[in-house]
Amino acid sequence: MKFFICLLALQQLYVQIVAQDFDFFYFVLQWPGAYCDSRHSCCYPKTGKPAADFGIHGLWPNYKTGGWPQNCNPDSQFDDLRVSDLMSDLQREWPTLSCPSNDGMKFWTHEWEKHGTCAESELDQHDYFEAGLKLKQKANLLHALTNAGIKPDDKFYEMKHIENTIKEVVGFAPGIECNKDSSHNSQLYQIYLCVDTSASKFINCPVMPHGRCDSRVQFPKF
Ligand code: U2P
Repeated sequence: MKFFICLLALQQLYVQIVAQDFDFFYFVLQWPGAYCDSRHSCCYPKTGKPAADFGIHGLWPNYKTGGWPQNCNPDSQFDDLRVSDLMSDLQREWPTLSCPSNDGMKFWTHEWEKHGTCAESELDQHDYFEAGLKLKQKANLLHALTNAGIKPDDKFYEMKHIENTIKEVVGFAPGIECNKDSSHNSQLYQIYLCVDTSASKFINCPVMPHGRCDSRVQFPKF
């Protein structure tokens, strides 16, 4: 009997320590020009117009079978004091574009509470946001694309060219999501990179997001 209780306790311990509550992250970057073109409006944050660069949308825990956990811990609320040292980086690299114009707290609160709380076994609130910032620096996507002649100049580019360029610099194929602007142009909107559960290394995507892109897409100005 004692043996079985011990076995049960060990099994519990295994579940708590080893078992993952998600399989990988999508690190999602958004092109502000496409966000602003495809909605009725976008609003610049109170800190001013963001740079013409990809902004972070989120770092989303996902399952390799598709689907994702969300809102995992209602007791873990976003606390700006925990990221005070990251605030200027968050304002620059993870800017909100939703209306009405605001200081970004709402966006970061949403991303933490919906997604970050599902990765708390791996990253606390500070490390979650810091990981996003580091991944953005590591990917340096706009630099890679412009070096390959793919610029935010309202011109159209081959999806294959965009995908291959990102694959060359990151090491793994990205997922790409497009939006339609008011003239029904397919626009480069979000880039998904897959990341390991410690949020430090890019990996091969176990499952790709649905992209809805034409074979040629517009890279709109911002
Ligand atoms: O795609 C529309 C919205 O669904 C949420 N989403 C999508 C894919 C995924 O893997 N995980 C996920 O959460 C996003 O919601 P948000 O974080 O913006 O609330 C995405 O915008």
